[in-house]
Amino acid sequence: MSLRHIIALASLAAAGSAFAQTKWDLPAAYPANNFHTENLAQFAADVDKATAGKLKITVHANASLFKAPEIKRAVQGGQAQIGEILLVNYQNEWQIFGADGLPFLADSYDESMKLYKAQKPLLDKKLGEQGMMLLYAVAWPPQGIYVKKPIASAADLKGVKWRAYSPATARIAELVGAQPVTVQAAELSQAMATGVVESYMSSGATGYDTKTYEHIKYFVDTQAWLPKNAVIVNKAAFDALDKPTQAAVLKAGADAEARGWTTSKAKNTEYLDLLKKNGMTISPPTPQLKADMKKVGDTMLKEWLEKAGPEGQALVDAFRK
Ligand code: PCA
Repeated sequence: MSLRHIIALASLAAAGSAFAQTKWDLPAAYPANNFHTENLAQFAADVDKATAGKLKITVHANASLFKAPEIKRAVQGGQAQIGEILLVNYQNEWQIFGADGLPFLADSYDESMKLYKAQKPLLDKKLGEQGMMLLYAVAWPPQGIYVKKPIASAADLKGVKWRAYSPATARIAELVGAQPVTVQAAELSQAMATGVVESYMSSGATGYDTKTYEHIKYFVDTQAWLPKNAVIVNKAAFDALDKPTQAAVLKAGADAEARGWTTSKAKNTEYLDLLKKNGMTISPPTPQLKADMKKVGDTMLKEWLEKAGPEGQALVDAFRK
């Protein structure tokens, strides 16, 4: 055996012993067949492939590892190395997290992407200060109103038991005179079955995921806002990866972001068709309801700007320019 062979063998052995598999847990709050979760599964598979199995990411769907509002803290504390959060859930911590939950500020995919671009440097900075990084974010389909009876105006929502998933969706209830109760998606089916929830705002995706059509027959397609899920990473866990693995995570994340937005848009129509097939009536808002909800949005933007201060104003200005 030549010296060259010996060196080659020795370095192979070293590489072999250095092959350490890293395992990451990825808590997510939505069911396995939700498009965000399917995207996460594809992301994990891409990372697995690109790293030849060096980094294994396990997706824990449907809030099975942590409840939706606990995921951010779990990633920050390192109990999970990576996780998917609904940004608007954290509005009370920092108003900027709630920018994509303001009714009619950004109410189409194009506007939503524009808002994301304006929001992203702020999100990067905040999460960075908290020992995390933003890997990618994807918008939910536009939010409409699930309701038991046809409604002509916001006044028709007075007194209804209204499911909120965020501070902003609870505030909408207050402004229209409904009774808010906060229920995360994983518990929504049960809350409808037991009568705790009669109405709520969300996407066609969540209406379909939770079989809302078994309890509620009307969906008013207000297209009021598109909240985003964000995949966040614990920075220390990321820094502990070798460079090629870090690059694989970033690449798979960028691919997941692009794929996610395309899927969200395409599936929005599919979800609404599925709701129809399952007996729901889908209609645009009446002009009165549209005007009422727009007024709610104006009030909420004003309140938000007061709380968010100059940072919030700068974000809105950057988005609108
Ligand atoms: N579905 C999630 C958040 C936004 C959406 O479309 C939910 O209703 O909990």
